[in-house]
Amino acid sequence: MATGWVCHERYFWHDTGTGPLGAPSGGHLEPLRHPDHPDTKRRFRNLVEVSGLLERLVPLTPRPATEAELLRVHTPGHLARLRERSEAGGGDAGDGESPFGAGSYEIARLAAGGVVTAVDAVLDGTVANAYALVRPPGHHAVADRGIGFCMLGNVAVAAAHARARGLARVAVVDWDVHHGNGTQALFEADPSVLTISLHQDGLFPPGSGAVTERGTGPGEGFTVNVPLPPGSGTGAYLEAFEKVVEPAVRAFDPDLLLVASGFDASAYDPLARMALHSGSYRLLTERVLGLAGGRVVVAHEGGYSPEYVPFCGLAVVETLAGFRTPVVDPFLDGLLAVPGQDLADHQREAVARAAAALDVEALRRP
Ligand code: 3YP
Ligand code: ZN
Repeated sequence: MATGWVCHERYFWHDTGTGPLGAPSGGHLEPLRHPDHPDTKRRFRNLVEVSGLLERLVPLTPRPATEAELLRVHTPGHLARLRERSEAGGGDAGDGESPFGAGSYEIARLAAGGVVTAVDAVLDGTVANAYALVRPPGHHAVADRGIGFCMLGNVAVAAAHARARGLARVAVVDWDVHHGNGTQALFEADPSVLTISLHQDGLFPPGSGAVTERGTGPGEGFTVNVPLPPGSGTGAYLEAFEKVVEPAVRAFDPDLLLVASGFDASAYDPLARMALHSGSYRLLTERVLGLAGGRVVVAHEGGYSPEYVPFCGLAVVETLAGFRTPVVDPFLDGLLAVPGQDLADHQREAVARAAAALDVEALRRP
């Protein structure tokens, strides 16, 4: 069975302005494009097309998430503020670091709805798995505000949708280099949604995502965090999968797995200090396809190298589709020539601390 592909030209019209590295321009900071400019994701889409892969995918047309779908995770006030500012020509989604332009509320609804569309296609059996190339991203957004370039919790809305469709258990694996604090917060007390985030330790939101954040009340144990040291490469991520992600997801035995897929853990990312390459993302995708009976929906989050994100993204979609295009990652040999991909002792210890905080037995179905 085939792989679904969600994308829409409107995703590229979400205007993040001219804040270099995400800081507002002005004063002595000369304007330059914002790191979440449209070109990185557009170049990924273009590479999927010229690689020949696009014609092997099943195109899924996104629709806007409905108000009722958004209200499963967001407050009415948050939606009203986004709508108002979007209609007024633009504003910020909540934290002063999430700028948007005119009409972005509708685009954000189309992004959340895009992940919902991908989930529906997998649950209906139209496709085996799916990739949603959406923008703006979503994993930082909490109930009442946007954070870190995110307006709406795309993956959270999709997880809540899957639950509302009758699925008992949904898991989220977030390999964006930043902590998936929003998805975590929206389900922290909910044992029906397991959220697992791998991230560069303490990077963003500052100090967020420690191994001690394990969920609350009935959701205790159903939040899992794997903070990794800067410099982590393929070896560290595979160790995290073997010791934490796979045991947790296998015990939880979800009906659907959502992946919050940022490519900002790549070696070329300007906003983080990890060392992954396209081969790493290929391996991680193979690993997630071995979970949840392969019912996997991958949603695009961050990733700020317009040069390299397309090749990492293509590796993920190729793996989902089980088809290798003739495209050769022109940067891979160079990255593999540099030491740092093998698991280091301090990385093994960081993963061991996350594994020690994990109670696998508590995740099993009652
Ligand atoms: C948001 C403000 C500073 C860091 C930036 C992170 C955005 C992101 O890729 N989150 O996953
Ligand atoms: Zn990120």
